[in-house]
Amino acid sequence: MNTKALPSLTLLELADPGLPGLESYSPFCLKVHRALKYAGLPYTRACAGNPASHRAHNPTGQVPVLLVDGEAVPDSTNILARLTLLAPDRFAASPEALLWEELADTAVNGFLVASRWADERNWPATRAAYFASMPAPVRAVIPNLIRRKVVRGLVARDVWRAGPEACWRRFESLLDQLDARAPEQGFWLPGGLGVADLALFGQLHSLRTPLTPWQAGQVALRKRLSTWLDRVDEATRGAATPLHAVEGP
Ligand SMILES: N[C@@H](CCC(=O)N[C@@H](CS)C(=O)NCC(=O)O)C(=O)O
Repeated sequence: MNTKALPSLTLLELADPGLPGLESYSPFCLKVHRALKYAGLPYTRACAGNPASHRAHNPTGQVPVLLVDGEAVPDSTNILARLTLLAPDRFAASPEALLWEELADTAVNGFLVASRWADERNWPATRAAYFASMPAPVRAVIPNLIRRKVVRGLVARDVWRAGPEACWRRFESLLDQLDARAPEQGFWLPGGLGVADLALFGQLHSLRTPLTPWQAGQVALRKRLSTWLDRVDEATRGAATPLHAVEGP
């Protein structure tokens, strides 16, 4: 690779969770971290406690945003498309990849958000992990208000509307469908590792953290799916760690 041609890359994201092998609790930031590492592109990190802190670079107030030579590229789908242009030899191209990416970013993400914010079994761990740095008096109020808003969103997305039992039944059925399609060898689509792997990995690997033990157990029960996840993890951990972390914005 011609290092002179490499652009300067800065990933605007959330705080590092401090867990080995997990760069972010955000599945979309995790997806981008792993794409950058797999592409072998060096980058710096600008972490903030709240996605809206990066609003100057993304009017939706969401993360991730990648600064490419100072130009803001928001949204993980756009970012992966840009990385595919920057490192075309690294990512397998397939017309189906965007369908899988859409499934991961919408349907699978709905279950991930429900597992952390709506599932009573996991809410205490989620609250502790997300709001640890908040002063105690504020922490007694704000997380529950945010939780109510997130759960309203899950009802609107039709993830939580019929209640927990229906939600987790659908979740198990989706995992079964994915398990049946997971490749026994290699990556999700023919031709090698690509966008489908990175997008599905971002959401499904995020279900394997200590925040959501029941959901992690359900993923572990699907052996083909879990083995493929381990393969993507191994391939994308990358020797190339970020150049350095910077606090920001
Ligand atoms: N479509 C976006 C979704 C990004 C997203 O939902 N990010 C979350 C963090 S995991 C966020 O910023 N949430 C704050 C909000 O929606 O206000 C992408 O693919 O990047």
